[in-house]
Amino acid sequence: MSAPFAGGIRIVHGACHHDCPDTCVWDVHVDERGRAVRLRGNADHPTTRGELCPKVNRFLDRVHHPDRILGPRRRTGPKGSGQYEPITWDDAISEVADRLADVIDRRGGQAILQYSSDGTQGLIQRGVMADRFFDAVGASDVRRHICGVTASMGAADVYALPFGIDPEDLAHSRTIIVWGTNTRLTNRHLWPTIETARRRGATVVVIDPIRTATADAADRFIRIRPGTDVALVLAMIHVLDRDDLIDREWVDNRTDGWDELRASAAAMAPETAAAITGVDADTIVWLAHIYGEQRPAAIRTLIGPEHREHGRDIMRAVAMLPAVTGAWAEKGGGLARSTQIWFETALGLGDSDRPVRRRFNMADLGAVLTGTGPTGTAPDPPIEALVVHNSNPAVICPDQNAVIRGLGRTDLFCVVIEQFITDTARYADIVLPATTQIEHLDLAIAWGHMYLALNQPAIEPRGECLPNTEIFRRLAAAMGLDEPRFADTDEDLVRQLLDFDHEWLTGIDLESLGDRTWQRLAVPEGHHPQIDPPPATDNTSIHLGRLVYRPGSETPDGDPERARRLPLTLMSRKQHPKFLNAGYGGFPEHLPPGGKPTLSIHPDDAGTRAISDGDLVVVYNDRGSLTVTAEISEVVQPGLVTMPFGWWNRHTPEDRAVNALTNARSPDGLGSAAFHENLVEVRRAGSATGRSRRDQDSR
Ligand SMILES: Nc1nc2c(c(=O)[nH]1)N[C@H]1C(S)=C(S)[C@@H](COP(=O)(O)OP(=O)(O)OC[C@H]3O[C@@H](n4cnc5c(=O)[nH]c(N)nc54)[C@H](O)[C@@H]3O)O[C@H]1N2
Ligand SMILES: Nc1nc2c(c(=O)[nH]1)N[C@H]1C(S)=C(S)[C@@H](COP(=O)(O)OP(=O)(O)OC[C@H]3O[C@@H](n4cnc5c(=O)[nH]c(N)nc54)[C@H](O)[C@@H]3O)O[C@H]1N2
Ligand code: SF4
Ligand SMILES: [Mo]
Repeated sequence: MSAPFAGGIRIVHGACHHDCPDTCVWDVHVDERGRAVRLRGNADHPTTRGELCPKVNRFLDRVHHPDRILGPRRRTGPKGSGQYEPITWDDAISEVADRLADVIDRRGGQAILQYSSDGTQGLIQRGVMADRFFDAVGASDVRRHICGVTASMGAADVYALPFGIDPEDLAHSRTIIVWGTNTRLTNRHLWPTIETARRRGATVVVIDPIRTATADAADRFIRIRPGTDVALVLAMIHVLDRDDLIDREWVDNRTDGWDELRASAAAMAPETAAAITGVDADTIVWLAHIYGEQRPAAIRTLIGPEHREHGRDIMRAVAMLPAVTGAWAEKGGGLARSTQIWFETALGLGDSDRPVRRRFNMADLGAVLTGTGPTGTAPDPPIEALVVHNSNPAVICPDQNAVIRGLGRTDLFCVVIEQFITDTARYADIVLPATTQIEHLDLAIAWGHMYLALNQPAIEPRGECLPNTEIFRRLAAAMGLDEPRFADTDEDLVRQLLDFDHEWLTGIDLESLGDRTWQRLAVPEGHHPQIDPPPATDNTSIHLGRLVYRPGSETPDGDPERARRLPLTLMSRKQHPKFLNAGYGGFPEHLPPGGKPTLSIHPDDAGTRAISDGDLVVVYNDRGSLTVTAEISEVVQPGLVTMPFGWWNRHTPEDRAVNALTNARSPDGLGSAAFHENLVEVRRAGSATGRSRRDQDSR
C-alpha cells in the first residue's frame, strides 16, 4: 500500500524476504522520480517495532550495489573464473531453452536438477512458477531439508503436528530456557519479549556449547558438550521424577509411553549425565527444579541442535519436557518453536496435487554432481543440467570440495538466477539477473511470529532484472509450455495462495493485506496448541517412549579412533550480525572487523599446539583444509573449535570456506547436514607435519 507523503515522497510497505524468523515489515520511501531513498522498519508492526537489523538497515545499498548484475550474462572464461559477457534476454532464454531441450531429448527431464532454497522466503518468488516449470519438464528436484525439517520431525515424533506456542506468549513466562538458539543474533526481534518476561521476574537460562551473545545476556548459561542434550533431558526427567515434579495427572491423561521414558530416565542419574554432557550434577538438579517449579515455564528453540547426525533425537527429547510437567497448560508455558506450521496449515501449503519427481537431498549436491550419489552409486540418469535459484550451494552446502568439483564439470550445463556473481554463479554457463525484494510483489510468511505480510514492489526493476516468476514464464514459453497456469501474473499467484478455505485466513485477502500490509493469522481465542485441539497423533496422546543418547558417528564419543587423529570438534554457526547465511559474505561493508574468517580455539588447545592469538593456522580433516587466523577464546570449550558460516570463498588462500570441512552426513536420513559434527585438527601454518600432509593426500 503506498501513501503520499510530504515533499513528494511515497511510502511503500513491504516485508523482508530473508530466511530469518523475524519477517520484518518495512517502509520504503520513494521519491518523485521513483527512486528508493530510505528504508525503515515499520513502527506499527508488533514485532518489527520500527527497527530492522544490522544486515538489512542498508538494504538499499545492496539494491544499488555496483556489483549487482543488471542483465543476462554468458560465461567467457573457464568455470569458476567469474568472467562473463553481457547477452540479451532473448539470446539468454533461447540458449537455456535449447540446452535444456537437448538434455531432455537425450537423457529425459530427470537429467535436469532444480536446486533452490530459501534465498527468498516470499512464497511467490521462492518458487511457485519455477515449480510449475520444472514439474512440466519432469526435472529432478531437491528435498529442501537443509534447515528446519529435522527439528520439526523431532517435535512431530512427540506431537504429530509440531505446533508450539505463540512466541509472543513468552512475555508471560517465569522460566525461559533458550535451548540451542542464539536469539539475540538470529531472532533478534524476539529478545524484547524475553526482556519483558524478565522485567516481570522471569529467569532466562541458555543451553549452548558456545558462549553466545544470548548466553552473555542470560541469567544463567549452561555450557553443554555438543550433541549431548538427550542425556541432559533424561537427567532432568530423572530429577523431576525423583523429586515429585512430574504432573502425573497430565501424564496419565494426555500421554503414552511414560513408563518407557521413565525407565530411560532412571538409567540417567545427574552424575551419569554430567560425565556425558559436561554439565555438573548440581546444575542439572537446579535446572530440573526451576523448570518444574518456577512456572509458567517455556522452552524456546529453533534449529541449532538439528544440524547433527542425531539432531532429531535432541529435538524430540526437548519436546517431551513440557509434556511431563504439564507446562503447556499455562499461558507462557510449553514449547515455543518455529511458527511456520501455522502458515502452512492456514494456506494449505502441504496439500498438493503436484507430480512426484526424483529428489535428492540438498546436502548431497557434491555427491550427486560428481556421480558418486548419496549411496555411493551414480544417479541414473546423471545430472547434465543444473538450474539454481534462491541459493548459493557453492558456499552453503557441506563437503564443499565435492560441490565445487561437481560445479566445475565441463559437461554440466549450469544456469544460476541471482542478483550477484556469487561463488555459485562463478560456475554458471548463463547467469540470469533477478530482482530484489523492493522490485517485486510477494507474500511473506514467518517462522518467528504469527503475522502474514504483503510485500509491495516499491521501485521498477533495476536494469534488465526480472522476478524469478517472469524468468520461468519466459522459459516456459520458449520451451513450448503454453498451459494457462504459465500466464498467471504475480498478483494472480498471491490470490491463488490466499484462496484457501481455512478459518485462520478469515478476513485476509489481497485487498485487506493491501490496506494493512500485515495481518495476524485469525487463530481463534482459546485455541491452545497440544491441548485444545489435542495432539494430532493417532490416539490424540502425546507420544513419549524410550529415549536414548546416541553419539554421532563423527564425534569423539562416536569414533574414538578417528578422534585420535583429528581430536577437535568443529562447529560452524551463524556468527556475524551483518551476515544472513551466505547473502552478504562477499560484501566488504558487511564483513566483521579484520575482514577475514577466524577460528576460535580454547586457550588449552592453542597452548598444546603452540598457537598464539592472531597466528595463521591450518584447519584440516579428510575432506579439506583451510588457512585462517586463530582467535584464542573462552567462548568455546576445550576440544571445540568454531568457524563462522557465510563467508564467501575468496577470503582464504584455498578459495574455500568452512563447508570445505563439514560433514554431508544427513541427520537420521532426513536430508539436512551434520554441519556441527566434524572432527578436525589444527596446526600453525608453516609448521608442517607429515601427518597433515598424509591426511590431505588421502582426500
Ligand atoms: N544474523 C543472522 N541471523 C540469522 C541467520 C544468519 O545467517 N545470520 N540465519 C537465519 C537462519 S537460515 C536460521 S535457520 C536461523 C537459525 O537460528 P538458530 O536456531 O538460533 O540456529 P544457529 O544459529 O544455527 O544455532 C543456534 C545455537 O545452537 C547451538 N548448538 C549447536 N549444536 C548444539 C547442541 O548440540 N546443543 C545445544 N544445546 N546447542 C547447540 C549453537 O552453538 C548456536 O549458538 O537464524 C536465522 N537468522
Ligand atoms: N556450515 C554451515 N552451513 C550452513 C549453515 C550453518 O549454520 N553452517 N546453515 C544452513 C542453513 S540453516 C541454511 S537455511 C542454508 C542457507 O542456504 P541458502 O538459502 O542457499 O543461503 P542464502 O545465503 O540465504 O541465499 C542464497 C541466495 O539467494 C539469493 N536471492 C535472494 N533473493 C532472491 C530472489 O528473489 N531471486 C533469486 N533468484 N535469488 C535470490 C541471494 O542473493 C543469495 O545469494 O545454509 C545452510 N548451511
Ligand atoms: S533479516 Fe530478519 S531481522 Fe533483519 S530485517 Fe529481515 S526479517 Fe528483520
Ligand atoms: Mo536456516
